[in-house]
Amino acid sequence: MTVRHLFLAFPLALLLWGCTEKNVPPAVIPLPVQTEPVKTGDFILSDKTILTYSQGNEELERLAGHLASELQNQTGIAVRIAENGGTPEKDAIQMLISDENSISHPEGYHLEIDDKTIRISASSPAGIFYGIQTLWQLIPVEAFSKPNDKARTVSLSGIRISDYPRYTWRGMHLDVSRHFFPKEFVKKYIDLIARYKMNIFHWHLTDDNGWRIEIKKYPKLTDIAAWRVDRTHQVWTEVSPPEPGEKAAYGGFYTQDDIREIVEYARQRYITIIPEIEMPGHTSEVFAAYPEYSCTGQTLYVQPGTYWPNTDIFCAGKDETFAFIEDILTEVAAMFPGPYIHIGGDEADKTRWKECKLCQKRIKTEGLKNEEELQSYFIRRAEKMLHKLGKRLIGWDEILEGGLAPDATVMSWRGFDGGIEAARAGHDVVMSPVSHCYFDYYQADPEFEPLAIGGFLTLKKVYGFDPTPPVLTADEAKHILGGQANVWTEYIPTPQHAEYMALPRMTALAEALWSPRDGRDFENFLERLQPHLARFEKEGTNYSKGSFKVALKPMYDTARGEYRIAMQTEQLRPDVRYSLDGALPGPDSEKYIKPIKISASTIISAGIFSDGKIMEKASTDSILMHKGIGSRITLETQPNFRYNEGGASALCDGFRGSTQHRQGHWLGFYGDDLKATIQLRKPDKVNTIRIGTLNAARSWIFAPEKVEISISADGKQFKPLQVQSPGVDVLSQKVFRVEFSANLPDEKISHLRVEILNRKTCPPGHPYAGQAAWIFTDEIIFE
Ligand code: TNX
Repeated sequence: MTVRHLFLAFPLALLLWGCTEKNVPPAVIPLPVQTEPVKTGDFILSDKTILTYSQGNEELERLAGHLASELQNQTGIAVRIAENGGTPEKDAIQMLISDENSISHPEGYHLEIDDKTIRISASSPAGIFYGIQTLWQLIPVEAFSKPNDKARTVSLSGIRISDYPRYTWRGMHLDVSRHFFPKEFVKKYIDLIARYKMNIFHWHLTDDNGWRIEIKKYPKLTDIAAWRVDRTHQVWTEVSPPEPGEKAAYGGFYTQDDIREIVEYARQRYITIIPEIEMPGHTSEVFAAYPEYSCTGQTLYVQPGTYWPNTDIFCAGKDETFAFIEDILTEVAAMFPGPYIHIGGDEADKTRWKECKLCQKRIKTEGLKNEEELQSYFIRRAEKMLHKLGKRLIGWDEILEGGLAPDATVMSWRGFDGGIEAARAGHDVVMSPVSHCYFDYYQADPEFEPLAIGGFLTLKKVYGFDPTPPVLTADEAKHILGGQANVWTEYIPTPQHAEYMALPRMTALAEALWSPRDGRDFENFLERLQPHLARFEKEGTNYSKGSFKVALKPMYDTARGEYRIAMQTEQLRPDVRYSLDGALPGPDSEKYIKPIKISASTIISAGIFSDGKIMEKASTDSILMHKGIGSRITLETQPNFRYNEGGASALCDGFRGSTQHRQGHWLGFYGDDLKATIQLRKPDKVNTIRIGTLNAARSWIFAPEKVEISISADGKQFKPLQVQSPGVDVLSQKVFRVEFSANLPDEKISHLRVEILNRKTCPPGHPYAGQAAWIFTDEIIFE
């Protein structure tokens, strides 16, 4: 069967296994392309098993050795390795590179288990490696325990698997600048990536909070720029600057030997490392060591927390900057054998370039239009250097601004659009949109999760990731190399925490990137996921149980005029119990079957129960019934992507936000006003309008400057109302909700227009006075 036939035959695979509750397909993640049972009886893996590999193949020899020693360590079974002289007829695991292999895909493999042999065949060692990963996953999790002296056996059901990936770029990223992660953890992370058949590790090595890679020519990068003062006891956006004389002792870096060791470790697992060296922005740490390459020449300290906006960036006017960068890239290129070097390119604030004489001169002499084009000039120069070093350039989607470098590959993070634009222009693309790939975002209700950067990205949402937008033609779609999830670590200080953020979402991503689009099914995935979670427990790998929480989702049935609350979970057949009286639910509380109708204000609380116990803390929220619920809302400006969980309808959904601004009920607008038109379900009399906003000065969120409300009885003529504004100490260190209100005349209205005016910048007296400010709104209440 050719690859193409396999593809056509794919939907058969699930049918053959008949995915009933009892008879689920084997717990392999990512789901293989084709799987069918073989009915010869089980293979018994034991100390009698012989492991053979294609004669003379050193890669396979290494893989065999690795498999044997891991089997010994993890299950206690000692198999014997033999080179493939006369292939044994039984009790054998055979690994062979075969030319007539029907899977021509270089990463594909066949795995066949019957009562006599386990056969893994592929056209390349990478394929064999993936076959081995699948074999590991077929070993029941109970077999993973410390070896004991008694010989053990494991029995494996007969199976035939044919498999190959959908995408060639299956990546995971790790930011080691915001917090440094030791070499041992980087290896563990690589192991996890490999276990799920991913093949790219994007190593974010430099950023404002620390330079992490030894560069021999510039030793101060690691003597100075790798270290900062420790502020781990403070919230990232609220850290205090270094005290005079305070030692910068928090951080670390990888020596060139460390790097080579990790590169080799990754190579042995068929993982290519993409090193990222940021430019022109996210480089303020460099100026702690080499201030001469910035526009101002000022010596900075390495930021112990947030650095926003990124004003101190490389000076594009000085040729010395480019010489410095070329020296660095030359050393980096020599350490990493992979084809790409990532040059960042994101979020470079152009303030300094606008003020810098040399940058302005460069704009003139190069005939550039503006600072965006200067950024593009910068990136093109970096690309030329990389080409000279035999490497290709990849960068974040900002490299599109001002014109893309000729051969650049784009990593699309602010959404899919940058990737679409690049693919249409004939450039290769890796999709990594915040909507599906930001593993620094919350995976469950922020009120009960460890503090994270914001956002909301559940396991299910990740599972639904499709890197190829349907708007692309077949030819354009060929430029989508695949996808990648990013683990930015501002809020992730330890390895255990990084595991928690990455897992189990990484398993869902792996399936989205490997398995055929049409055969994927979230419920089936969850079923297969269970033994993986058990294995994480056994090996002491941390993971999030966020998907065991109940999400309370408001919905409005316009046809019936009914407001309901759905209780969603990501578990299979969960036993959800709830209460509506303010008490916590117990195992005998009302069982949730379908969305419940709510007709009065109430407190709702729900949890998942198993064996009479609640699995994770109950989710509790209070609902405020009012006449605006279910209205049609049009927003003129959209909320910032980080704080837009419920979209416009969150403004009239019965839920108010808490003082936790990352909680989903808040919509956030960065530097923008909120302008909304609200059409009531039917014209009605309303006594009062109340509008909820937030003041959290430490997070740059301020009660608005002003709120304007006007009403209409026909949607055309609006008349303004008198709005009562409470007096607010916007600089207060406390976080509090602020309500604006207006009384209405005794007449029916059909529409309301609201303008919530942002202060635009942090007010005088604030440590970031003059920087863009946020407004947050949770609910527009009609009483
Ligand atoms: C944006 S994604 C960044 C990072 C932050 C991340 C936090 C990107 C190219 N830049 O510097 O760490 O958001 O989610």
